[in-house]
Amino acid sequence: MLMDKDEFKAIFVNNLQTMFGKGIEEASINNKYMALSRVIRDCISKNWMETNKQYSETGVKQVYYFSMEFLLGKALDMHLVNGGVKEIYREALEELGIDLNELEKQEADPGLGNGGLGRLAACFMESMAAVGIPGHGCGIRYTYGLFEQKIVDHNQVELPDNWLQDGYAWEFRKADKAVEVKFGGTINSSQQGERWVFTHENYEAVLAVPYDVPLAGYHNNTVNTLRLWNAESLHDTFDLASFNRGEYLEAMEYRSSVGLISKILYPQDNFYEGRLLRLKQQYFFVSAGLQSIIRRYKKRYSSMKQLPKRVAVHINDTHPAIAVPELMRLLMDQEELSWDDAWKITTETISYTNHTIMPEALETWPVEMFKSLLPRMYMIVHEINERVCRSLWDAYPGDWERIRSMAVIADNMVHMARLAVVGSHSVNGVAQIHTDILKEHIMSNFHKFYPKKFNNKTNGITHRRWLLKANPELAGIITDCIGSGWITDPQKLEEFGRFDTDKIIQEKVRKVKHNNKKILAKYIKEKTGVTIDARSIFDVHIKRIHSYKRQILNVFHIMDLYNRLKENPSLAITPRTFIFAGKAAPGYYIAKQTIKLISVLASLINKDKDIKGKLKVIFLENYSVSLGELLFPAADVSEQISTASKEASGTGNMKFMLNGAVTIGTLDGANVEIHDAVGDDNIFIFGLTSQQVFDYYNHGGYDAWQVYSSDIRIKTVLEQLVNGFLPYQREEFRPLYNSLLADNDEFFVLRDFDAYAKAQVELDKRYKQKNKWIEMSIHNIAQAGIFSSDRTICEYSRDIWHTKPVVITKP
Ligand code: Z2T
Repeated sequence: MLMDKDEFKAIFVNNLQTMFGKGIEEASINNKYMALSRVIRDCISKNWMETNKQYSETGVKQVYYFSMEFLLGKALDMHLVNGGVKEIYREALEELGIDLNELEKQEADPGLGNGGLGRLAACFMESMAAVGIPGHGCGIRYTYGLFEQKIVDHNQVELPDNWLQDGYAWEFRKADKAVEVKFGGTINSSQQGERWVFTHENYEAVLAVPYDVPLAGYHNNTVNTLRLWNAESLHDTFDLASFNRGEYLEAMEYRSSVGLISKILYPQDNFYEGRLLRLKQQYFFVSAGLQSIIRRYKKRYSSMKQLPKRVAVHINDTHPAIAVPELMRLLMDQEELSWDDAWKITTETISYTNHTIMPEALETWPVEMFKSLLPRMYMIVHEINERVCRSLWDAYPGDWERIRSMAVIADNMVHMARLAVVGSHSVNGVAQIHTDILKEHIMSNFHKFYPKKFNNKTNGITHRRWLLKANPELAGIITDCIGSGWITDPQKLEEFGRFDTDKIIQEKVRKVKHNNKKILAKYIKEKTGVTIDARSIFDVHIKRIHSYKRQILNVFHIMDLYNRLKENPSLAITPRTFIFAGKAAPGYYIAKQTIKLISVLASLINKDKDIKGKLKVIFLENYSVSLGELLFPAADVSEQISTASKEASGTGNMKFMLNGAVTIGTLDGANVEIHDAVGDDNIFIFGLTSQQVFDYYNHGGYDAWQVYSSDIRIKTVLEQLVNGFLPYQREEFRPLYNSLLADNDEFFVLRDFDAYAKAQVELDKRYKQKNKWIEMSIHNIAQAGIFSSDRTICEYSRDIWHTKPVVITKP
């Protein structure tokens, strides 16, 4: 990075001139943002070339993380922090009369992901660069990321996210590295001597053009690569011929249909959408990515047998599971290896992470669709299935039921999770309880057959974005107390625990939290017009809207509190501000109703003078990485209340903890490990355990009506959904009401209500002991080190990828 203030100024001004032909006076804010980005981009690109050069020269093993989603968040500020130049540049710009914050607002927040899975991929990329692992991302350059959410008359409205409209400062188009991906057509097989040769005919070819985004480490010289593929039409002879034949319209139709492949991100989290275009997207980026990996490999090595020594391919859930047959195809059809050699290389190269046990998220493709779009893939998957079934038969002769439940092709469907398990050498869950459930329930047959493949890798978050960048004042206190070692060695945060009863540090931490709450209160005032009190408890529930995440349980508790306050306005509760944010998938009716209910309830409660401002409810629109950076530092309470067993890990829970919020949650996902880390006294755990949930499902023992009729609070709140209590059409929330009663409350909202309400009472009591609360807060921060993605990445490197960090030396 450029460390000299005057040199920086000169280059910045020069960039304005060469990029826009303008001086500081005439340049727009966006011009200035682009000129500043260019300064940083130029510095990074030197280290980037050097990193690539040293990777090639040393031949060190490379990791490729294949993911349909990368939820990156803004890059500029992160680069300034990572490069250690933020303060110098801020001053330099100030001297030029420019406010750095205003420039940062110009940057689009690339939302190329839905939620946890996509954000995890981004945290992993950041940690790999910081730790020095040669790890790169492979994904799709969606023209439109996740929709932008607006709330209009209490309804979610979706608007397109045109994040590329002003150009993206951090991407490098690499047209010379484009590859072809082929769809449809037929496969012709013929025998040439000993070998079978497969030729693809009458296919439709698409050009995959990579756009590379640099991923810079922290105060090191490592710059890894995120390669995002864009779908474009080919200017090949077929094209020209059709133009010559006057088939202009057909040729243009082909062009626009090709562009569709990388046009949009499917907006569902934890849900499988079985569309042909989605399968096209999957094969498109997987084939392009694998082709480019093999092309690079062949520049140095001649034998493919060493591939697993030089390359690891990791698949983020089953979305890229087509990598298994595609790598087989490349090794057999292109590199002329035998099946057995190709299979050994493929399984030793690929590893797979499972992210959910929700059955509606399981990917299965109809055989007919799969075969006609990807005929060669189908042939290979078919052969994989034959061989797997044969070996299962040997192990379990006659056990048809078991074999059918494990077959890659069964009931006329291709089962992608089964393909991923058989085609990889490692299968991991994302938190201990999730991995245990995979082994004991969801994948128990596979676990018995391949016991050594299964392992746990508890998720993590990058503490550099989520503490150092998002909460610089808290980061400053920590550094003052324990030094800056925690930034590259997050386990050191534990040393901050020594200050949990130190009155001076307690006061500093309290002040910073209060200040962050004031900043958020100001934002809320601007966005919603509602005034909130920074002295109230900020109780924050932010994540995708989903029945299993139980935003409704929180809502019911708020409604009950409101009812009690109406009855007794002098009820001695600490004033609370309940803050929600999150997107609902556009087609997910109950999730949209949930948003509407929160919004309607907010309009009722926020203007009610009877309750003396003791309760406020806020729904913030358009939850995104940027909004998260505002919310986590300002939270007192972290809501993690999913039905036990359903949330594979959760990562928001870790961001809250790292910023000193205290968790109220179920024993689900990584909450279990957060509980282990902080101990009983520093978290509020309630509700059914996953074992109890499984027992209910297996024995049909739960009866929502029984809870309804025996608890007057629940009965009252439920009736208020449909009796005209809410200022909205009376029948509007009937479907929600029915999901909880007529449909017997699949996610145990009513069953867990009492335990949740009690935990909230305990929490309120504890908050009243001001010093106890801060002590708890500091203790949470100090125990958050293990939830850094640096730790997670080191475990993946050690146990799955078998890679080691490398030090990139200055050129
Ligand atoms: C997703 O965000 C998650 C799981 C999915 O399964 C799909 C999506 Cl888009 C296919 C989430 C989990 O729900 C969450 O518990 C976990 O923390 C996160 O992935 C990262 O592992």
